[in-house]
Amino acid sequence: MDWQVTVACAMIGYVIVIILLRTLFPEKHLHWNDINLEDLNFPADFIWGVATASHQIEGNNYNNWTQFEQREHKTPSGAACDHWNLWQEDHNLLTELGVDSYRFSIEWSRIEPNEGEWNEEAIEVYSKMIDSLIARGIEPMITLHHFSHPVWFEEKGGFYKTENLPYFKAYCARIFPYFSDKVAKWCTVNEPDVFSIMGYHMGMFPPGKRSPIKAIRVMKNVMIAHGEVYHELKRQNPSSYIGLAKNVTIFDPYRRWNLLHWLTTFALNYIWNGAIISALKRGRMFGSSVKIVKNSADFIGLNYYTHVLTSPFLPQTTEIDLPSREHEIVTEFGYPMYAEGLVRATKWLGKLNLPIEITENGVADGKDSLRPNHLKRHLWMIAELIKQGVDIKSYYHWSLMDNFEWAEGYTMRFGLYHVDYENQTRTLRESGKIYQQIIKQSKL
Ligand code: GCO
Repeated sequence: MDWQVTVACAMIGYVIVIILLRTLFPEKHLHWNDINLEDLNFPADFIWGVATASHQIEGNNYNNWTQFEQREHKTPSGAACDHWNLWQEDHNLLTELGVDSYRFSIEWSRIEPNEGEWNEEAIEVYSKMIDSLIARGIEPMITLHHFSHPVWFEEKGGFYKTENLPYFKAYCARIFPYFSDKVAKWCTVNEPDVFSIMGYHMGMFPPGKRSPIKAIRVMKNVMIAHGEVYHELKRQNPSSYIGLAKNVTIFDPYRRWNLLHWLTTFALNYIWNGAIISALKRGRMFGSSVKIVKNSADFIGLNYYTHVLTSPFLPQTTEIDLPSREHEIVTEFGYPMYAEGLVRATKWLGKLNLPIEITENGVADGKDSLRPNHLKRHLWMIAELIKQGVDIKSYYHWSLMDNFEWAEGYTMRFGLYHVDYENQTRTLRESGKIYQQIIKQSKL
């Protein structure tokens, strides 16, 4: 065969492969202008909620994050929303919104500030918070680890070291009996994917490392820790409902005719999403056995924000705008609004055959100009999925109020309530009023 024929065959082959990929893996986009977003129908028992995390709202913590902020000269989290002192007022906001449930995290560094030293006063405060929620008819959902942990644990090597996992299990086993008779819903860990990749590969979260190998090891260890904690807590109280919050970010090829973009997409989708799903379903992750993780969840929490248009030259920081499709609205964080992605996100998680709790969804939008639309599009999509038979039980909006947004400090405002950090005043945004209304309507 002369070279011209070889080149022609290769080109035809390439085109066939691309056509196949494009057909097998469509990237769905809806014509939002043709959709009536006011038409939202949810089942009567659907659970409406909002979510926060301890280090983002409590203020004046001392943990791996505060240490990182100081060491790397980052924006100090400082007083955050001063929720540790203002939690009663903040619970009033939950009542005002009319939510059925509130997802929040308890801060390991407050509860066990030094190894083996238990702070009963902090436990007492959390206990009061739980009682206050229950008295208001709001069901608590507690996250045991939401990115922050004690400095002593970090200094031992944190989740990087397999031999440290028993410390996390011991903390969970110790704290669980205080609350497990009042609280049924638990998330062991928040986003093992974000935690490990941002902290150990992208260097933007503590401990600020830049090694993909380390990130993969940490993700695996966090999943093993999750599995161990799940079994321990179920042993203590078999009727508890325990899962974890998984961030599903969808990677789509930036150029849908470029095979390299497709290949990068497959790799990233496996590392970010597939590996964790495989751990939970098959007890295998990155080619090795993580048996304890298999079937270690009663539900799967979905934190959904966006899709990332991928090429081999993916930025190694979140500080720049990511590419977006022409017709997509770009949010303040720099990533596109893509409610359609919920279809694929729930389909992937559907492989687990577990109820899905949407443990986070929201948008950074200081001016509140996108949030109303963002909220309605995502809720419309969820209502559609439920209609099609997807088992989605709840929706927790991220977030109740503006708060400390990790590497972005206070620049990103995700709240249904605006927070004035000068005087800690909370003001309900227009989008908050819309959410309040949607909840009210759905109960009629
Ligand atoms: C995460 C966390 C939250 C964030 C939220 C907005 O996804 O990083 O779970 O703590 O604040 O997702 O970015």
